[in-house]
Amino acid sequence: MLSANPPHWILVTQSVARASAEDQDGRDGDLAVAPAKPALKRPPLYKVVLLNDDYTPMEFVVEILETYFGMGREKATQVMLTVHTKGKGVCGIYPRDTAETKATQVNQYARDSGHPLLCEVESSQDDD
Ligand code: TYC
Repeated sequence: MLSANPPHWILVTQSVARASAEDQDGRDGDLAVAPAKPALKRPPLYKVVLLNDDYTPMEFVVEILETYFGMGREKATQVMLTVHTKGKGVCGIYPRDTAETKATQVNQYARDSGHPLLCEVESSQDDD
């Protein structure tokens, strides 16, 4: 069965040759356009990571992981403890806009709640 491509996939056109708007002799150039072959590419992915600190309550971090990253309590507790013991941990991997939005929302909610919790975005290309 055919399924739609994910909405964040990137439409790429290949081999488009285009004359410059003005030729060397100053005349307006004709536009030469080679047939473009459309292709879909997966977007680059980014990790959303939580950093450890000494003050944010463990229960608050678990709530964040459940609310913003769709984890169940057990998984959220596991990830929170990884961050607590190792210094940082991955909450999820997303296209850039989604990753940036989640990190911003988490940092805003933490600040509004009076906690210093820090959430950051890291490239996920070749170090996983
Ligand atoms: N280290 C914190 C504490 O002992 C808990 C904590 C876990 C804080 C993960 C931030 O990203 C974090 N209360």
